[in-house]
Amino acid sequence: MNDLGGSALWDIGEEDDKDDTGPFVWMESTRSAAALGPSREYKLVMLGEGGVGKSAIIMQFISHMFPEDHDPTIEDAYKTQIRIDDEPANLDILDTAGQAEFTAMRDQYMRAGEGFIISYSITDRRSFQEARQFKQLIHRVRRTVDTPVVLVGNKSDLAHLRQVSVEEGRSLAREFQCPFFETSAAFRYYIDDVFAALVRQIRQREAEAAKGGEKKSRRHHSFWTRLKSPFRRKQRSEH
Ligand SMILES: Nc1nc2c(ncn2[C@@H]2O[C@H](COP(=O)(O)OP(=O)(O)OP(=O)(O)O)[C@@H](O)[C@H]2O)c(=O)[nH]1
Ligand SMILES: [Mg+2]
Repeated sequence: MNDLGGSALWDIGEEDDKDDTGPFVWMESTRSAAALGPSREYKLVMLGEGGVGKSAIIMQFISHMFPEDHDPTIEDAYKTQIRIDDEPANLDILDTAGQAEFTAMRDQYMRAGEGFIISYSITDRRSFQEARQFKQLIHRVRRTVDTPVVLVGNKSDLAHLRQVSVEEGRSLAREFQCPFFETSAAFRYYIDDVFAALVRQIRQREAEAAKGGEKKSRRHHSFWTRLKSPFRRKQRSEH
């Protein structure tokens, strides 16, 4: 059960029809699934080292609350509905554990997620170095470099404790070929932008995949047209 009073909604496993008695569940926060309507669901996963502010970012995003204390997460999931570029989106957000002892289910959610937020704290260089490890882990588990990702440098309000420059963050995002934001969960800076950017990444890839499919079927069509044309000519010449 998460802080927003969630109840088990669905689990992620290899099969879609598994019941929800498994150890790993996505939870529902504020609304019932029925109230969310039929719009597209996006499974988003929040990754990052312990204490960088993963839970704080999600809580600010969903309920405009900032948790002052660090309560290490095991696994929590939240569900919310927003509009992005005038299209509704149901978000299932999985808040993961930063601490290694809680990460047994990592491969499962790495496979099930559609988009990933890789977060670090600008006040903690080690968490920045870990960001690259998370990217490699996604790559290894999903066996593709083309996974929607957003890179986030959190705690931008703590400028006096900064250990990672904005330029270093930008440069890593260029390497990942993904959007980048410096956020402050404490002040709610750029929090909405992170989630919107991630959904846009997923939509963009889907649009590209649909276009690719269209092209393929057009190619397929012209192949058959070419094959058929000599028959047509032959048939006509017989008359
Ligand atoms: N000043 C400041 N503090 C923050 C910010 N985000 C989170 N914190 C604080 O950092 C601590 C850790 O935040 P959490 O959100 O619990 O971190 P987490 O990444 O979820 O940690 P794990 O669940 O252990 O992996 C808490 O005390 C938060 O209040 C921020 O943007 N600015
Ligand atoms: Mg947490």
